[in-house]
Amino acid sequence: MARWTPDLKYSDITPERTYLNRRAVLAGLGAAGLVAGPARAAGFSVEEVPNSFEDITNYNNFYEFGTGKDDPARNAHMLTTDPWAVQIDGLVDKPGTYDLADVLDGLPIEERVYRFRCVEAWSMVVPWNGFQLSHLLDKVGVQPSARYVRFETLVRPEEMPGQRRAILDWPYVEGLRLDEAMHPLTLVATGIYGKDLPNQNGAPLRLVVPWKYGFKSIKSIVRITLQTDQPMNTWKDQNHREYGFYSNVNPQVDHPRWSQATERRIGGGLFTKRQPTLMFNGYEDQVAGLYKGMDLSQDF
Ligand SMILES: Nc1nc2c(c(=O)[nH]1)N[C@H]1C(S)=C(S)[C@@H](COP(=O)(O)O)O[C@H]1N2
Ligand SMILES: [Mo]
Repeated sequence: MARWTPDLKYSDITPERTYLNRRAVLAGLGAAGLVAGPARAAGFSVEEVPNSFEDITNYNNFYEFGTGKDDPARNAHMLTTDPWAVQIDGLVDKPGTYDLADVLDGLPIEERVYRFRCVEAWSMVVPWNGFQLSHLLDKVGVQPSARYVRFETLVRPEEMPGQRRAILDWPYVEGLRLDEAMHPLTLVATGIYGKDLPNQNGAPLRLVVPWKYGFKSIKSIVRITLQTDQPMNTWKDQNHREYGFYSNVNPQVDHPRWSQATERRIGGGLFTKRQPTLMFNGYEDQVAGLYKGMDLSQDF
């Protein structure tokens, strides 16, 4: 796999200093168990410098709160995230409507530092906290006839001003093939930088699929359905010529209106050079096997 070398060094930037210091202390003491916060999953984390908490929580896409990049940070405080229930249904052994605490019960929460690449050709590096989706699916028992997973976001126009307008066909929905959903990289995030997920990032739980364009990573999930047919996803429904079901990051398959060959890393400043986008966002070694024999320019 072609590994991208970051053009920034730790000394060149000012990331979450306290966070990095805490990590450095932890590494030195080997005392992860003594400090609050989940342990970093080394095999699942990139070595790149994470974006600052500031960047991650102030430059967002969450159309339920408006279409501007700063609308979610301004408006998402209106959302009530406690109590929160998730309906899990379809082809599962234990369907039901679960309180968030019951969803999380028994699932190990890890920290994973993932690249995040938006279809609009910007990117970040985010230290997520969350659980592997496969662990939840194992817990509820996936039946043999299930082939896809469908996800749905909350509809609550009283608290989500964007939903009072027909910007998208609400609710926001997404889907994964079952093998993508079961892949160990597929995360359900509940936090960032060891803090609860800020509302603008999809509290209290959202999907993170690091080898796919950001719009697959659906926020504020209230329903997970196991089914035989490929589910519709909001952006494909919006414009099927421009957005597909798979939406794998692929520098060789351009969006009809712009190139996907390079990306702008948020937070680098105005004069930072664009960097090459990596096949499957740099996760090619782990996920290429899922798409063997497929024509990725057709199944985009
Ligand atoms: N429910 C919902 N989920 C969503 C979106 C949205 O508008 N609504 N936007 C998507 C897009 S386009 C991106 S790039 C990511 C942005 O996640 P972030 O704001 O945490 O960086 O969320 C995705 N999940
Ligand atoms: Mo996006």
